[in-house]
Amino acid sequence: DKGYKLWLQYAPIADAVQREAYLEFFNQISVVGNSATHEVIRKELRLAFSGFFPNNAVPEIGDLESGNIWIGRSDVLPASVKESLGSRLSHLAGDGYMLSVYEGRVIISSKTDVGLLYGTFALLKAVQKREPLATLEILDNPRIATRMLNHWDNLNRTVERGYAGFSIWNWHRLPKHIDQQYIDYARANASIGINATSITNVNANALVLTPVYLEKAAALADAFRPYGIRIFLTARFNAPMQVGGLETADPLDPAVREWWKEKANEIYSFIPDFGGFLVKADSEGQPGPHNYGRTQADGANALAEALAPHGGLVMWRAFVYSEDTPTDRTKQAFDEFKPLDGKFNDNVIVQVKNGPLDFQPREPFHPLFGAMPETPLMMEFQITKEYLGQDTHWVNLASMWEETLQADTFAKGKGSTVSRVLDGTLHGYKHTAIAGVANIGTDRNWTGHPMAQADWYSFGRLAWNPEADIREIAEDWLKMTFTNDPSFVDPVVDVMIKSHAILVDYMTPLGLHHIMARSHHWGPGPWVTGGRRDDWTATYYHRASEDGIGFDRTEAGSNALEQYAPEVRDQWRNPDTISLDYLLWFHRVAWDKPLATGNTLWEEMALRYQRGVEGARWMKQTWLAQEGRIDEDRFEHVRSFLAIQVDEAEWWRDACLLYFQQFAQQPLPSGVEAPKYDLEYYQQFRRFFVPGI
Ligand code: BDP
Repeated sequence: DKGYKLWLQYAPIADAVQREAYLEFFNQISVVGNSATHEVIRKELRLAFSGFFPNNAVPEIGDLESGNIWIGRSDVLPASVKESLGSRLSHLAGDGYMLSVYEGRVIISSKTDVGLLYGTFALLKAVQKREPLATLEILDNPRIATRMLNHWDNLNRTVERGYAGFSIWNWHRLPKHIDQQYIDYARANASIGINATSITNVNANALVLTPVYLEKAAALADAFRPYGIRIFLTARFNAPMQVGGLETADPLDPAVREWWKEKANEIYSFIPDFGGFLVKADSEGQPGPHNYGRTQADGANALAEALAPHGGLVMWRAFVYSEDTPTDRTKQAFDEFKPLDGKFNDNVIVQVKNGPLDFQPREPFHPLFGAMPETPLMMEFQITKEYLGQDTHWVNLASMWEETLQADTFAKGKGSTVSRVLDGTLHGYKHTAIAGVANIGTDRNWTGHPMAQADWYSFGRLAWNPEADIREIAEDWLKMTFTNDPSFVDPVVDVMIKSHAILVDYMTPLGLHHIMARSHHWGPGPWVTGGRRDDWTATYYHRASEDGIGFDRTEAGSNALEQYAPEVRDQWRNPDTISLDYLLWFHRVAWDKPLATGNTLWEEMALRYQRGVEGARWMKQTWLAQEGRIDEDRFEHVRSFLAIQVDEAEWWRDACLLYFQQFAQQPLPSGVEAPKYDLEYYQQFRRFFVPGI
């Protein structure tokens, strides 16, 4: 299937003893209940059955009390089962589920129908991993309430920062045609607990709020509903003008507020369980409350007021930055939002990117986390790899996300991790949510790079439980997606776990950031300078000269460091003790400064670039050894992409080192390979031409 089935392969159970053991259970399944979600559960079980046992006829799924796999909500559990599971059942929360073995039968239960679906997927996962069912005991509650994908999909089906084909939403054929891919999308999401999706670009087109499109969005919402997935739309701030005919979009203007209310009523008439709006305002040309001298809270609240009677949410992005060239762009969101803490209506969540700049290969956590106790904050991760090699580089993003989720904000002393901000336990948030910018498109395998499916999968798992073990996630994904063969899984997990550190080494070691090519952000561009905004250039961020390199964000510089708690500041303020991973993010350092590793800054930089290249080669070698252990198609696909990745790792190393060497004025340390070409070559080099650039 070339990867279309994702991690829901349901491959035949080859071992006869195992097969018989599973059949004992699967030959008698009861699903108790008749909602659309119950129907979806039955369908999934049938599909899985025919995958696991291709030579057996799919049995009838009953609704009696007799199944060896028994699936039903906790309120309909047979009395005896209820009694025996009693205390455990009381721990079920939200759409959480339990799997338990009672008198030899697998019982899957939850308070909600969707929880039953999640439990069913957990059962199927256990079978995919060939785990024995007789000892299965799971009780799993989601830690974050809204777990969503953000699609940056345009109505013309292009995808902003999408590298896997066109948008999967075929607006032309909607609402009448529901493509099987929408259903498979919903299945995949439900299998990892994703329960919300915002289907349009944050650089929004107001047309999506008009009836023609609402009818189409409603058809998608109907298709997703049985899978527990709610739809959100991006709202363009000046929609009252663009599609409403008003003369202003001032959020304090009564006519504007009325317009949003009527619009909300209209949307709910199409989509009764509409999730709400995701808004990008006052950022990169998007209109916003600044246009009227209003605050972000004024803007968000106008929309929130309209959604409140229907129970909808506003996800208001903190990715706000002004048109004037600022002294340090990374400070702006904090400066603008922190004073507004507590000023947002209670159905507003502020959506904050993981770091203060923009989805770089490595960023320190965003200083707003921990700084807004009165305003629910949600995380925005980017699953699509805008700045991390795009479609052809294999980098397991879970490592990067884990670093952010586990970072300690010290907002309430030690242990105030970002994940505790998000799950609401730190500040007692009323709403909790997390979003990932989707990496999928019309490519046959959804994500372009076969290994990028893992990022979609890991995002869902971490959204459900931000403390989940990323090695276990990678292992689960590999087993379900490829094979349980440990001679494949073990080395490939190792590649996945190390891949992020490797990529950072060959792209942006030592805290370097935003040194990629202009605009499309693919490939190295440390020389990028000039143009409309300084803060869209590389030189603004690395500031390399003969004296040194790096962005001074201490008191002596932009003082962005001040936005963090004192304990965090102490960790980072001293260039001699800060983790080298963040050195040049916070400090400007002389080329010959000796570092803790015993190397000078220049040597360390060069050696890290080299280490990254060697890491990419190691990934490729490890992969080549997997030939024959998985299907030829996917093996070959990954192999050819790794060849590109190794080439591009060398390209990054050579281009960056040649460029920085002009300032460092020192030879490459021994062990670093000489660049193949000169700097001019790399500055001219294009692998392809992006129209308009
Ligand atoms: C940047 C992207 C741009 C997005 C923007 C955003 O380059 O395409 O529109 O983020 O998040 O990373 O709004």
